[in-house]
Amino acid sequence: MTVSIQTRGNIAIVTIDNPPVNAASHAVRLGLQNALHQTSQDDAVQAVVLHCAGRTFIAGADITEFGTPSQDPSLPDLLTQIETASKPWVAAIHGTALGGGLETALVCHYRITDRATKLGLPEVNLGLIPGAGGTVRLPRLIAPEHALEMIAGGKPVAATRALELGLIDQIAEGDLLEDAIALAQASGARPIPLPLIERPVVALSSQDKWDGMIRKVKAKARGQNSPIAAIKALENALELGAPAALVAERALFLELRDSDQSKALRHIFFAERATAQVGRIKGVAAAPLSHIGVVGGGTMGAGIAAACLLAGYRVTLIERNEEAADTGRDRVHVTLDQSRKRGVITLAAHLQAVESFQVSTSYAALSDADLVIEAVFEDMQVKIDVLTALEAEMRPETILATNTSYLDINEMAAATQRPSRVIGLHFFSPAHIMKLLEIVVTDSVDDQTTATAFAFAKRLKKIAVRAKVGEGFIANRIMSAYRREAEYMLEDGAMPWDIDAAMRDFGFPMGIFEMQDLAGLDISWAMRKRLSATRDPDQRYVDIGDKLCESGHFGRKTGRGYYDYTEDGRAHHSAETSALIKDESQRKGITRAHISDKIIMARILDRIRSEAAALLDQGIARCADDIDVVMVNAFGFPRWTGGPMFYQSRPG
Ligand code: 3H9
Repeated sequence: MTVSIQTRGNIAIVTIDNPPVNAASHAVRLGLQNALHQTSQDDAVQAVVLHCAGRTFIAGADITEFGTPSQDPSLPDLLTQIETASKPWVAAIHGTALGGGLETALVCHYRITDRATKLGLPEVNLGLIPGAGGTVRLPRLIAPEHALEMIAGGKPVAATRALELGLIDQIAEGDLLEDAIALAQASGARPIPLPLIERPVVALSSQDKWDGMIRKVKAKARGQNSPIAAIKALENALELGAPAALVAERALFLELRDSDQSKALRHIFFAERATAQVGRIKGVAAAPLSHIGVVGGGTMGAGIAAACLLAGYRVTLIERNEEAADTGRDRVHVTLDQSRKRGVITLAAHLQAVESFQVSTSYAALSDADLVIEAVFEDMQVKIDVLTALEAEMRPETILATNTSYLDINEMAAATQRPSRVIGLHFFSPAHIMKLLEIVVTDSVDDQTTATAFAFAKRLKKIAVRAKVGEGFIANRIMSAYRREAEYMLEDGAMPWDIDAAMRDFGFPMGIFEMQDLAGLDISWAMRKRLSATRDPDQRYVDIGDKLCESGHFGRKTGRGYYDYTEDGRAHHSAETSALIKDESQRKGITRAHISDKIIMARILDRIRSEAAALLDQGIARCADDIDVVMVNAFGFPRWTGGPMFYQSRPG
């Protein structure tokens, strides 16, 4: 039964059981409506406890129903009926109460959670706003400033914070359901609290603060409509009466639900959850992992070590000498400290991570490791030397992974005694924050190694995308292609700041030249030098990046790159870069001509499309959706477009 009722004395316990996340599907809404009817009619019932089976309270409306004809009862209607029930309803919330789930909890007369519960209105991330009264009821329960943060920001709050805000009434001390029943019993003796819809809105603490918050939300929206609609809905909630605000909320919700942006965001939501469904490893058991080795304590290696520690693994970091080992250890400790301060881990988990971490200068410390990830200098011979030296110290079944961004992992695997246990794990920097992980399968890798890599990614809470071996795999290959196109445009008539501005306008958080200045121009310079011997002499080659590097302009870290940087960190147009670019156009006999923002973006998108088509043809990328996921998560391709493939496949 999707919704069932049991009684305990004079308390009815209504249980929703709709795996995996108890979404408020049509069956759930119908079941709840019946339960409301039955419990209202039953004189023996004094109060109702609403809870969910499985891992979570209602995680929202059923997104798969969007785009299909709506079926009664609608969630808003059902919630109005619960809110005005003749008996008090207590929401017993565990896991996550999200979107329509939190809206359901808001119409219950009491809310109790367990300590690990999270509550939020993440609709904005799907291009929506709450559509079942959330924008109208929330500012009648908690301060509108906090309501704005939750609705326009979309981030859930922890139970302790929810209690401080007044969003919930109680955190269970013991068993959640038992405490909820006790709360329901106590509530029977009290008058039913006034429905939120009949209460006035909570007063703003300061108009100035509110105005400032609105400005920030608008600035951060960068072309996405839903945060702007969230502001509008909240303004309605504060200015109109509740009935009119509810009508306005519903109209805004429906308009957004049918918009291209929401369709695109829903596409990415499901695409991100489908990347791990790789046919070959279906049903293949992953090898258990507990001890992870990381070789190389630079930014990347230390970030990978921290990511593994944050996921609860035992980690050994290897460096070549004591001094480098100390630096690597410090880097990891700084990251763990920051994660503690940001509330990513509890104090106990922090202490556990520190205890599970060791640094060594000897590969022998990895003799019982289950997985070793090398993150040393990006050079084939250096990496082969590390992998072969490592395997001399390790058990034969230990998986060897390389974090290379570009190099041929087939060649690396072939140089070892265990080619079937060698795989690519390409992290993005900062490795403990960036969600994407490319899992690069070689020609010789076995299915268990691949399945283990996917299970490892899941434990790290990463989005794992399968790639095959090929220069730059998926992410860097596409990025290199549109970077090349952007460089052609420098010679053809644009300046770096023109291209960056067009990309920002399109919705990227930063343009390609700002990004390179931030990453350091020397890294791609080294790669270009490595490839120079094999480069097709007939291929157009832009020397501007090389010439900047030859003058020691490596980007932000040297104060100069495509841009000049002042001490306060601000970027300025560089007269020197500008002159260099014009000289290069002249040297090549190119007549510079203005390139509009529209053409800039058309050329970039076109280049992405052709490179993506090649990746699909060559089987390096599994499907177009994976490419969307990669581009959104690696390089900030605007999520609300659905990624480049979805964006370009839309009609019109
Ligand atoms: C809304 O509520 C609108 C209302 O305001 C107004 C209505 C009128 N529907 O993420 P996972 C599936 S909008 C359908 O891997 P986790 C998901 O596709 C909604 N399906 O698990 C996956 O399927 P599969 C507002 C959903 O433990 C499976 O569940 N709510 C929904 O890592 C497991 O998902 C949200 O935006 C859904 N709502 O994380 C919350 N949610 O196994 C969206 C999930 O076939 N959901 N599925 O691949 C989440 O954030 C996460 O799923 C959650 C669990 C945190 C709940």
